[in-house]
Amino acid sequence: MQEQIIDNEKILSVCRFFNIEGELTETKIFTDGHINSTYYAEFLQNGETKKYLVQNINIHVFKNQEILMENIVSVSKFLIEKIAQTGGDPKREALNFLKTKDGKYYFAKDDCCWRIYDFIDRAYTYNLIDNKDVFESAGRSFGRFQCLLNEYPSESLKETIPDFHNTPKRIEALKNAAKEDKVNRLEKVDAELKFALSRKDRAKIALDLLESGKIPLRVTHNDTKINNILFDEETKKGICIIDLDTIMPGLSLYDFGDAIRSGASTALEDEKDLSKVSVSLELYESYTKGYLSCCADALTKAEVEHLAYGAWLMTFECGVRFLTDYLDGDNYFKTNYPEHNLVRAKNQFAMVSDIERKMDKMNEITLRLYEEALKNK
Ligand code: ADP
Ligand code: GN1
Ligand code: MG
Repeated sequence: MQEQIIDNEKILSVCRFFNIEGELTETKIFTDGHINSTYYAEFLQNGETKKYLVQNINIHVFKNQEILMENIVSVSKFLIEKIAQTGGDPKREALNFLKTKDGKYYFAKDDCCWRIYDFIDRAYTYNLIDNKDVFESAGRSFGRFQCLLNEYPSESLKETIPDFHNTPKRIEALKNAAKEDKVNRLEKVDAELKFALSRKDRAKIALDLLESGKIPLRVTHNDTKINNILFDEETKKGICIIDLDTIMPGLSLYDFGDAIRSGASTALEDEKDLSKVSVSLELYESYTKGYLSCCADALTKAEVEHLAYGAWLMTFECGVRFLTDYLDGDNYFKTNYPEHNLVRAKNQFAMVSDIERKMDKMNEITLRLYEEALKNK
């Protein structure tokens, strides 16, 4: 969390609309996410401190907030019930949304759309992981999350961002952005564009597997970036999966892959020194171990055989999206400086190259851990 100027009046008026009473005693801003604007708000209510997470939803990214909130409130209620049934603590392990005065889960005003949930205290997130045990715990958290969602009625979910992980379409969008070259940046991305376009056949494999019925459609999170897990300060274990905005039908490869993209990298997503960027096989192994210990028996063999490919795909796709946004004039991802998206794209492509070098080893590790996980069941 960083100190920044926050419009406390605005936060307060939003909170009042969600029936939050008492004195606003503290606010902070979270700067980790690339999409929404997220604030912490603390209130004193009858001598008691109450903590909330206030979020301004990015309405340019999530165009239909009604269906967005329907999806995530319904999934959260489902998870709360499951967690309670299995002896967990739904107050710390799931998101608990507040209702507005008019009974909705969001408040739209002046081109802004707000939601509030209970703040999960004594928890933290990682942007970079350098510890095997932490990442194994992350694997267990996402593995468990996926298993819980296996029973969620997928037909009730609406697509919050159409074609979110349709990588071939992402490549088309990149080509269009290059053609339009709106902000005259094309000449700066020659190498990256070639890198992306030369891999377009490989980027089709996941959807081909789905189309031919070799891998199933599941309910997936679709944004399993490592800072979307809250870790418990006391137990150091992953407790809650957050940022549910993109829960939609998808592939297990996406969720596995994005966790590896963000968590098994030896550098931050926007590290400029590309010699620091690589995929750590040690971290890959620990995540895969944790993940498969929870859901090996729920996966098909074809899925398992393509998990490492999923890591390649998600890293590649993310690079393509950063590059597209750079060419488009930085309209989608939050940036801190003009070249930020290009730095991110180069970084992701460096990781893609390293995954390509290590793909055989990653597959070997996955299959070995899969056999072990099945034996231990
Ligand atoms: P974005 O879509 O912008 O990534 P997130 O929903 O991931 O937004 O929230 C941004 C950050 O806010 C998270 O990385 C986490 O640090 C913090 N956060 C979100 N929800 C909670 C919560 N319920 N309790 C505590 N911290 C939270
Ligand atoms: C965004 O919201 P956040 O920061 O968790 C993006 C992901 C990207 C990620 C790259 C809705 O995730 O798809 O992989 O940035 N989320 C959306 O860091 O586009
Ligand atoms: Mg997030």
